[in-house]
Amino acid sequence: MSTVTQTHFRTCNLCEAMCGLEIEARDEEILAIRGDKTDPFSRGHICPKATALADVYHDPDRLRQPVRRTANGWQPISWDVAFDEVVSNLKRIQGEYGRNAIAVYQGNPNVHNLGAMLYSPSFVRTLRTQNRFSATSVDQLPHHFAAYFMFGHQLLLPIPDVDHTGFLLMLGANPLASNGSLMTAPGIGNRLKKLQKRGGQLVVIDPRRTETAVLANTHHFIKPGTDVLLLLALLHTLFAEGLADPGPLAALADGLEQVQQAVAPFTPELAVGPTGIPAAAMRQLARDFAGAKTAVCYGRIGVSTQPFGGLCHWLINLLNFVTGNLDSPGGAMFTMPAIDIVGITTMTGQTGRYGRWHSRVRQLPEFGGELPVAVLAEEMLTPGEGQIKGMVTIAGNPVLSTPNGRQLDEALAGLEFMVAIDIYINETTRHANIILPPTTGLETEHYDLIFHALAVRNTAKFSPALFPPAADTRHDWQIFQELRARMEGKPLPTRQSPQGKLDFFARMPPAQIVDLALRFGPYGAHGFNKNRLDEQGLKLPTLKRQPHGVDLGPLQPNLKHRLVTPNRRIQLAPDLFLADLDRVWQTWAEGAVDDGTLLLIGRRQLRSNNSWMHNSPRLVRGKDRCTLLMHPEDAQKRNLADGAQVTVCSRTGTIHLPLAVSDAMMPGVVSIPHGWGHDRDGVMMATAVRHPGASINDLTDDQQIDQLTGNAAFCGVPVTVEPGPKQPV
Ligand SMILES: Nc1nc2c(c(=O)[nH]1)N[C@H]1C(S)=C(S)[C@@H](COP(=O)(O)OP(=O)(O)OC[C@H]3O[C@@H](n4cnc5c(=O)[nH]c(N)nc54)[C@H](O)[C@@H]3O)O[C@H]1N2
Ligand SMILES: Nc1nc2c(c(=O)[nH]1)N[C@H]1C(S)=C(S)[C@@H](COP(=O)(O)OP(=O)(O)OC[C@H]3O[C@@H](n4cnc5c(=O)[nH]c(N)nc54)[C@H](O)[C@@H]3O)O[C@H]1N2
Ligand code: SF4
Ligand SMILES: [Mo]
Repeated sequence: MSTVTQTHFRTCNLCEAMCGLEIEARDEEILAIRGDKTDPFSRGHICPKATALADVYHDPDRLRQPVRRTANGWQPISWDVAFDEVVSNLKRIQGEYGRNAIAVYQGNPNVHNLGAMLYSPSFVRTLRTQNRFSATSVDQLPHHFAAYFMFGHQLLLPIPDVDHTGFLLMLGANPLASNGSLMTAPGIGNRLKKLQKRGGQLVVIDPRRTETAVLANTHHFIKPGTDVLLLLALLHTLFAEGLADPGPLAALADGLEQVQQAVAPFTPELAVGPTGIPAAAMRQLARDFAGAKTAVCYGRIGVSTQPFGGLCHWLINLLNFVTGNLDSPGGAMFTMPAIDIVGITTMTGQTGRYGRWHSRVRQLPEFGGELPVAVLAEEMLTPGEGQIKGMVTIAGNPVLSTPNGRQLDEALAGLEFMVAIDIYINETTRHANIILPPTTGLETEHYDLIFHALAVRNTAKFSPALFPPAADTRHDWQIFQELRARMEGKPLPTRQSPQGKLDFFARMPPAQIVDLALRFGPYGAHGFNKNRLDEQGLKLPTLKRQPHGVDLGPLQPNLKHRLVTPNRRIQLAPDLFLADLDRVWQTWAEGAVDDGTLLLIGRRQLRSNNSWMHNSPRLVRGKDRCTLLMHPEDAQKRNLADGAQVTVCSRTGTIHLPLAVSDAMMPGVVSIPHGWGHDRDGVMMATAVRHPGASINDLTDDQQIDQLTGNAAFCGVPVTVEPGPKQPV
């Protein structure tokens, strides 16, 4: 037998960091996965998850053929039978109960998958349901909300210019574990160290002394869910002390005076009790931030998923604006990627929408065509017209990743029909009647449509597939194409078919769309930045000749040309945000009440990736990492010893897990990582089941949301912690 050893270069698609990989493979065996030192962006950085791509590829539990759930277990079926059954059931349910009786949930890996990004929307549109959900509403929804109302486009997200800033104020993010989010910056640890080396400051605000906080020049503990008061106090101080100086961008903005008036009542003194941060420290922070030559405030999951997530991101944008750091080098900048998704979606009218419809039971508003996932279970469990009876999940595991996951688990079990497009039989997909498994990772071509647009430098890279797809398998995009065609009752579009002629994109494979988008993009033959590369401009063949990717330069000020608000000006004081300040006032006008309730927060771990990579033996090796972190004083009060098994209860549920006593926690706050809890009947992921952990989302609450955006509010769930039960020996 002949063997060929090849070296393959690609981008890791597991998290947002876009690290370049160098993979050595012989035939279908992976010999080594290393960081690609020649990648101009990641320069050799990788994390332990990269090597686990090999485990996903070889995983015997990964599905490679459609399966049907029967009374006697899962049965392999042909693609044709599977597609038929899926489409006839979706149609039957919509025929009987109406369009909205089918719900769709799209999970995180969609955004890391070129085929799914390009092709899932047209399939989802054929369902014409208003019950569309995604991981956005347990994640970055407040960022989109603030961007839409302030800059006119939900994807016009300000990115911290970490490589040039002199002061980084970071709230609710731990990039040393997460590798950065809405800030694609491979090797973020080195970038932060360089910031410090050039004399800059890193200030971290977090209820836990995280890996990132340890590196920081200053770390302030904050009580979960109270960042809104800190941010208001910072703005208050800037105005009160005459430090507000937006610079040239002021000429492009409406509403500065309204902002000044609105923040006036929110003094540092008001924030002291609730946040636990001294007033003097807040004032000093405001002065340091305003005094730095360049500065940027950045907030992520810890401030997005809290009861004032929407306000937090509005205030973060304001802080950057008011100090002259918006759209300015070293501040919060807007990217100009080679495929300009903001430009393209502006042309197609997808800048964002709000409130066109509301959820049936709780009346929460739609944003960007989706409802908040916190209402998903109640829409299944509440009888009446419009009740959800069937479900499509696409690369999502909402049982482990959305609030009150146990309730959703039960609701899914009661559906008439469910289909999952997924590679595993896990906590969510075990409820499916049919699972359609796509190829994944190393078998797919890759271009990061989204993360190039969120990166701290403009770069572009195309990754060819390393391995051909296994026999009789389908790529995600082929699954969506087939589902769409069958839903519409039309044959698959071809060059000859009427639909293929009409709908140019419907019959193009993903790489061809990438090529077109590059050619017509900002660095393409007609783009204004083409000289950066060559006279002919950027196109797919250029990227194929440059397997390590190309650097397109640092972020440049460009907001003036990108704003798409109706009057093309920055809206500093949208009514919705101003009105929501009343809620802040009502919550804390009487001061803070500290009744000793423990508040639960989450955490990320370097060797986990949300809920789905615990089947990789090398990632779960060693001590149980799904532990409850608690401050020594809180443990002592409850007579709990390090390593003891504890019972954690909230309004929604109870879980058991080991305790890890740690003074890295703020007293009164406990932490559990998310994505665990694999010990449910029927999960067919052998390694994960042996390392089950417990799910934090059995404790989080579907009723605890940000009222403004509908985003889940995971931060600060009230819990009790007691000893036991004893573990069986
Ligand atoms: N308490 C708490 N909960 C949280 C968070 C938190 O911080 N705290 N974080 C939230 C955040 S930020 C997010 S993004 C969500 C994530 O929430 P989800 O997206 O719902 O969950 P994942 O764990 O990412 O599940 C991904 C699913 O996709 C499948 N999959 C993997 N690769 C592929 C592929 O190539 N194709 C297809 N079709 N399927 C694939 C996996 O098998 C798995 O079922 O969790 C949220 N939940
Ligand atoms: N290794 C790994 N990397 C990942 C992921 C993963 O699961 N594992 N998931 C990816 C995904 S989907 C995302 S969205 C990103 C998220 O990336 P990050 O936002 O960096 O996520 P976390 O590491 O969870 O950091 C959130 C921090 O918020 C803190 N926090 C909690 N509550 C509060 C609060 O009320 N106020 C403040 N100020 N802080 C609070 C927590 O203690 C924690 O340190 O990570 C991505 N990268
Ligand atoms: S940091 Fe993220 S992109 Fe980089 S190797 Fe790890 S998982 Fe992959
Ligand atoms: Mo996320």
